[in-house]
Amino acid sequence: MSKKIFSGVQPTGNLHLGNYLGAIKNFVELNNDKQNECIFCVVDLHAITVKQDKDQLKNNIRETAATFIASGIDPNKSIIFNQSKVYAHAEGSWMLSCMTPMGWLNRMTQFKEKAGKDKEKASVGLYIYPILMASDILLYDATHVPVGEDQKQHLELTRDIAQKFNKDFNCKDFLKVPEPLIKKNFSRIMSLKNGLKKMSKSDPSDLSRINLTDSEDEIINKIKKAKTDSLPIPNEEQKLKDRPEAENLLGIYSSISNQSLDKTLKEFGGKNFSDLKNELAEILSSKIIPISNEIKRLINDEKYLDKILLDGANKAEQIAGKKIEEMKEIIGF
Ligand code: AQP
Repeated sequence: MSKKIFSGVQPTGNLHLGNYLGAIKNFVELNNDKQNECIFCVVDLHAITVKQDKDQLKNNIRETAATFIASGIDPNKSIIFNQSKVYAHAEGSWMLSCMTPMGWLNRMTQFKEKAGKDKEKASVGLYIYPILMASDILLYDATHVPVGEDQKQHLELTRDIAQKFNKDFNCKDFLKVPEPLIKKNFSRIMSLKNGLKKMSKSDPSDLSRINLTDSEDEIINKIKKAKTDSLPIPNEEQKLKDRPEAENLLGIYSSISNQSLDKTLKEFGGKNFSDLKNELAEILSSKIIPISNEIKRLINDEKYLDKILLDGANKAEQIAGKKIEEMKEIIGF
């Protein structure tokens, strides 16, 4: 069955292994299925929910597009564009904000994590970010949204918002209720320094993540320094309970090798972490270095990247512009 795919990545720098295994690798597989219509968005409006440097943001937008292409998304098949070029996203977000109860947003755990202790100082944008995400998805009638496990709650909110809009305005099925596509096999990659914390672009420690632009030496060094525990590797999944760092490294190995955790445990059960780390560094290097080299090549070709983004924005505008006009009609504008 053909799927309409929409997903996005924030151009906030340091794209990492979590973004790749949780989302981008999945985007590539979906792009490669001829039946699918895919739209991959550099969600720059989301990026400004926290302060960004102007020049850095421009570079990061291009680098995110370069990462999509270097990872294997074909811009001739899938639409690649940056969100701020298509006005409908912000307009749709406002209309949806006006019918989304605050109570629904108050439940979002990512806001609580990102805003930290000082919620009063967090931007309103950070608080209403999930509504912008809903607008992104719903404007394209997306049937499926590939995301990492951490975005599951936001996607559930998108589904609720679509259903509420259809009910409030008596327009059954106008906004399509999308399905999340979350990889079953390790869709939440944790920090290499703390197995309880998500691998994240904004972690101040570069050793906490494998960046998609890292060199082979950096990958080897980071895996070597990754936190483990003092027990040997078990051969059963249950014995990974309360061993988050061990679980994370074994999960990363399983995910990058496209095999089940069970198979990885059979391979490494009883061995030392140094054995796992050697193999892991090797397979990560073989998968990440070609992407890293291609990102570095593409990033120097600003004209090419800008053209991809502009062409993509024109195509996206055709779809989202039409949907927003229909939305306005339904609301009564
Ligand atoms: N650690 C992760 N494991 C699995 N998937 C992840 N994703 C992000 N981190 C992990 C998935 O990557 C896609 C793009 O994410 P994003 O850039 O839009 O936003 P984010 O989730 O806020 O990413 P970061 O790295 O955590 O950034 P900062 O540090 O800026 O907050 C999404 O599908 C996400 O699920």
